[in-house]
Amino acid sequence: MKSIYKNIESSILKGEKLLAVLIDPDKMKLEQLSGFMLKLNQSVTTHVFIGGSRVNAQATDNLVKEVKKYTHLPIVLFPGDVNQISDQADALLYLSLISGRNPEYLIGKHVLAIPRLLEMDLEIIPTGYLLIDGGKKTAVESVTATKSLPQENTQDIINTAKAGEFLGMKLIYLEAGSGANIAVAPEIISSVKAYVDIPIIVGGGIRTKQQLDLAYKNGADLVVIGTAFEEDDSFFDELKK
Ligand code: 1GP
Repeated sequence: MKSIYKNIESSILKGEKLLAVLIDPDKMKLEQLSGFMLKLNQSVTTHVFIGGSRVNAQATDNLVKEVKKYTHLPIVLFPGDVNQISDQADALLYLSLISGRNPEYLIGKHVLAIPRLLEMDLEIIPTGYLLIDGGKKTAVESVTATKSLPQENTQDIINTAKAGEFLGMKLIYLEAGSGANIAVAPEIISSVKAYVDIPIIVGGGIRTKQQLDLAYKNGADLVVIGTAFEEDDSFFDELKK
């Protein structure tokens, strides 16, 4: 049932805010997973995202299978590369790195992924992915050989997001990078929200409930948090249902 995107849209209509926990197959130890998932299930988390910048071919598939044992929440692939596709997940963010100018990450990897995707029944969600300067060089920048957009160039960020929407993308992802020192500024989120008519995902460097609420208040429809839970899963306790 390909309903993940529709459910995001209907949550927005109902004024509900969404939270995705990002699990990186490269960092999560399978023996830690059951305790982590127990806390996740007791929290307000609505989605599990799985992905990372540098992941072994089999690791994504193995992790998705394990995560499925512990939760009924939708599992969405957030792939750093073509090898991070698993038919065990529910949906795939088909990310085009529109902040960059590397053709491989705008369209090249997407073409390479097609033979595998045609064999699977994943819900494909075209996503305009914008890397925004989070105060330190991120893995995405190194791997994709692109530069992030400076936070002060708000108009450029807005124009890029709007171009993504006009190209037919269904989501805009404002990404400060995993473990960013500076999260995407509230003013950037609210400016993009004012111009863009598709759901907005915000992630990178969000470590507190206060930052999470600020992102929501300024227009983030779905927030992604990875590092804060990886470093200390007691953060889930602050986000109990
Ligand atoms: C990274 O946006 C996600 O791709 C989450 O970032 O790990 O900093 O929470 P953090």
